[in-house]
Amino acid sequence: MRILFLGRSRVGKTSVIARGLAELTLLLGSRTTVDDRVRLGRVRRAVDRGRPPRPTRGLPVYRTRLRDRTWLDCADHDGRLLERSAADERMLAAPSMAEALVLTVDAPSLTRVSASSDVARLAVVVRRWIHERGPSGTEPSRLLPVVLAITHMDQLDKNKTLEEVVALFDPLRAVGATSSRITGLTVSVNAGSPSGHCALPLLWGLRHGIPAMANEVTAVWPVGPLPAWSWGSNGFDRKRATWHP
Ligand SMILES: Nc1nc2c(ncn2[C@@H]2O[C@H](COP(=O)(O)OP(=O)(O)O)[C@@H](O)[C@H]2O)c(=O)[nH]1
Ligand SMILES: [Mg+2]
Repeated sequence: MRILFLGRSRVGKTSVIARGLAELTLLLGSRTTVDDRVRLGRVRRAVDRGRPPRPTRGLPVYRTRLRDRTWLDCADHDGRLLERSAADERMLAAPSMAEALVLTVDAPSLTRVSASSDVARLAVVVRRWIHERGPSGTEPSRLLPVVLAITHMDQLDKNKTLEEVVALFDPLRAVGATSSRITGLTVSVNAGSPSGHCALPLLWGLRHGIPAMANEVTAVWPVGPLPAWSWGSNGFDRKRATWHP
């Protein structure tokens, strides 16, 4: 399956993919292809030294083979392609190839005045993606996984909470309430920290995108009920959205 990480430049997409796939290797015994492992290793080493990785160019895809011999593709992109005022053709096409979306957003940016237009931009992509997948009921057994991955929580004003900054996404979550096809998760991830839980967006995608993986994922993600909120209906529960293995 293919998981598309969507977000502006420097929000942490590439580092979350690099750290997330490394965590997935430990959790599920997956194996990233050699070239991609080398590229992602470079990203992780830069982040470990407190340096930003090289900016992403184009729309690279990182391939990982799961134990059952299926593939997990993580699609990354140059954040500037999303920021352009005129839609980029490649960015328009990217979601149609994805079975799961990870909306990657840095928390401090959600407190800026420009935040609502950034959120609206992501919402357009998600709505179009749901629309392309067809009306509910066409593939009843398959829920579309969407993760709101919030980065840079460590740099957020201490008076602000995760609940407050993700409130801008409420209209998008309401879309989920009217579509029985989406299953959403909000998590904070931090690629710069060993306990940053960067595998969670990937596990969420695998659990819902590959039904045969559900048990294996649940086995390595041993919280009682999965920290899920049905998109728009259960509301957001901070405690359950953070992972305490
Ligand atoms: N402080 C902090 N830095 C982060 C976090 N997540 C990512 N970063 C850093 O953000 C920078 C930009 O990351 P990058 O992966 O290149 O962003 P991209 O442009 O979205 O791919 C890197 O230096 C990362 O180490 C986080 O949660 N907290
Ligand atoms: Mg990048």
